[in-house]
Amino acid sequence: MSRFTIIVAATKANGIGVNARLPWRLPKEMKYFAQVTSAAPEGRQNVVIMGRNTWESIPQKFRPLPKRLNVVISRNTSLDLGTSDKSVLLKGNLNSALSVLSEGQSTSLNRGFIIGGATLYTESLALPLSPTEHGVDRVLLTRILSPDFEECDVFMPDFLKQGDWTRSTHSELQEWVGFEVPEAFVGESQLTQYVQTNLGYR
Ligand code: FOL
Repeated sequence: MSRFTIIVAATKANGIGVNARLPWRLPKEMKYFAQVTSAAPEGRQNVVIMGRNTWESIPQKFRPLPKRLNVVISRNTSLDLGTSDKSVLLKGNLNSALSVLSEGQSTSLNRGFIIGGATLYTESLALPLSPTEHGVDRVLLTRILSPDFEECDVFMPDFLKQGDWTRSTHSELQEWVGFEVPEAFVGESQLTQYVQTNLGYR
């Protein structure tokens, strides 16, 4: 039995993607994602679990995501992921993907993150939190408050309406991730202005 953390960046309408990719290019937010999902004690690695579409949405030069065990879910278990890297595993369903962490936890694996997309967020949020089964007990949500990214075609489920989530304080968030995180961040360029707020729920 393992507990997983969802990590997601979403607009106020829960938009997470458009045209099979992220709606924005927010380098600092992306660095935060990389830092949170990579942070592990010496000699151990985190697991990042993703659906096939999310795998394909990651630029080829960034995948597999380095310093993390990448687990890709597809019903097509003979899918060609285009890599022979040992840090990528292909699994046929959510439960076998989630089992990777408990199988390796005693030795080299640390935390498990579910990194999307919408199908996987929905499926994993629907798992009951039972002491004997895999489940999600934490959501690291970055709210993208800019109106510039409202044109989304993929949405994460409105998890706050479904479960019994409580918002953690910002210092609890920082304690859990293990480093300082700007609470709200305003980014500016000639074209866009956005506000990013990091929220933790458990
Ligand atoms: N959660 C949050 N908070 N932000 C995100 O952008 C995000 N993205 C996904 C899932 N959860 C998220 C899925 N999409 C990369 C690209 C797309 C992606 C996830 C990761 C990626 O290329 N990551 C590199 C960062 C490279 C860089 O620093 O620019 C990595 O090493 O993690």
